[in-house]
Amino acid sequence: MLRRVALVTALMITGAALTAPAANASTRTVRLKDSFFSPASVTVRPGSAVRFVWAGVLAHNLKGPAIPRRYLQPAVRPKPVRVAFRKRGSFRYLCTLHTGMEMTVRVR
Ligand SMILES: [Cu+2]
Repeated sequence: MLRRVALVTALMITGAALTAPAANASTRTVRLKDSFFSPASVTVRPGSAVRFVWAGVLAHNLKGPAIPRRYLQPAVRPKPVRVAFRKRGSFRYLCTLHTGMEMTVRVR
């Protein structure tokens, strides 16, 4: 009986290790299109990153946590910007030029 408990515990520890943040860290691409974000929401693990890529023919800007101020300047094809997320939470990004052009990054 004791031996069986030990085996189950070992399996649980292994399972926990597989779901640790570093194991599932990834980079997701979010595109700024005309005039919406695609996708409009992403869910990632802590330690992951989101890369914002301009993919439309209209100028858009980008405002949100960890976005450098220069991206407030409307642009058609600026250099993509990558944001790393260490902490859990919900983070909102938007283009201030187009009403309703916004998206959410969920880190959990
Ligand atoms: Cu826009």
